[in-house]
Amino acid sequence: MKIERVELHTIDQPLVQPFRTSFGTEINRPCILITVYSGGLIGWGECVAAHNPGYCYETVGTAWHVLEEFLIPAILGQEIAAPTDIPNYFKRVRGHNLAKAGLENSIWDLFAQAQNVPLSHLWQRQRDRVEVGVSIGIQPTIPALLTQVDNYLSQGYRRIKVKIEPGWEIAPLTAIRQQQPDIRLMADANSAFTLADVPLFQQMDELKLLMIEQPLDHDDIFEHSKLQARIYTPICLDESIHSPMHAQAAIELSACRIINMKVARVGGLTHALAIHELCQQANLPMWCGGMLETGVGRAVNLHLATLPNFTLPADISATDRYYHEDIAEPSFTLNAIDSTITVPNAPGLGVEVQLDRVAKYRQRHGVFN
Ligand code: OSB
Ligand code: MG
Repeated sequence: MKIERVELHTIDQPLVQPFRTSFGTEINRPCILITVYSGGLIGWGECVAAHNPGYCYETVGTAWHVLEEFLIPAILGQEIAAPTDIPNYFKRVRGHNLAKAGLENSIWDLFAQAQNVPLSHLWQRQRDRVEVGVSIGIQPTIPALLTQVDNYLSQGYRRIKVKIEPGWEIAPLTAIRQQQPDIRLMADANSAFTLADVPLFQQMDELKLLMIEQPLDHDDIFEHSKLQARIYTPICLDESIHSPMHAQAAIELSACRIINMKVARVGGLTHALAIHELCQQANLPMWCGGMLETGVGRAVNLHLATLPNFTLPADISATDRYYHEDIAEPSFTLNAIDSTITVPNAPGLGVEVQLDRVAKYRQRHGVFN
């Protein structure tokens, strides 16, 4: 398919409630929506870079720059034979995976639409509903946290993830455990701890957590292998895994027992599929992470999580957990009966972007052809 035109739209939407992690608080969530045009079809992608380089070094500003100056020129006017060729077009750009993923994924949407199939029919779709949980930000008090947990459990979510940081770990997790002895509970540190905290993690072993996500440095694999050898709770790596090579290193070093797959963090669906394959071979379970996406990115995540090795609940919650009004329809709702979200079935992503809403939240617009 020939890439005739690309548009970028930086939007900024207010979150239903502020999302606080060990790296900062998000009140509004920006993203860059990407539109690609080919042969009368329009593909959509979402670049999940945020305002601040807290989760990773990219921001909406760096992503726009890299897209405009390097990634869009690499594909504009090119005849693309298959979406899996895209990493090759981008190979002269080091890093900037969030920017790459947004653009690559929009081309996957184009190809799925051209074949008139849902995106997940381009790979081994194994299920029509994806088991999901909810990720709860750091709260001002333990009672406030317990209220949030009760609220999400009563909505039907059956796996609870809690953000932690030094000073907000054992006490909040213990409080939840006391009220909910049997729920699937896990913690995400977003790299807030060091190896000096081994005793703290050994204490956490008592809490029967499903896993601890990214306890140590954002670009570390080796020290996680040291921590994993000293605790029973499985470590799940998020921030540290940017490529199939990183996944391989983590597996060989026993740095984790689980991987959080974020398609943005690994630079797009082609690499995500490669990592899925590798983890499946190694018998390493995985699950689909989230980046507070709009309906565009959420649809991609749901399609991705239909792959067979996604065996743990995803961080893909219902639309109303994030936004009052999202830019795509239909919005996603939780199937409370089994804590799942249904995978869209229309061609491509299977959601319709509402251009009037994009215009309402848009801060910057660029057209490249
Ligand atoms: O570390 O998993 C993370 C959101 C933004 C940045 C990093 C993370 C998260 C989440 C939210 O935990 C997951 C979601 O519901 O989208
Ligand atoms: Mg995480």
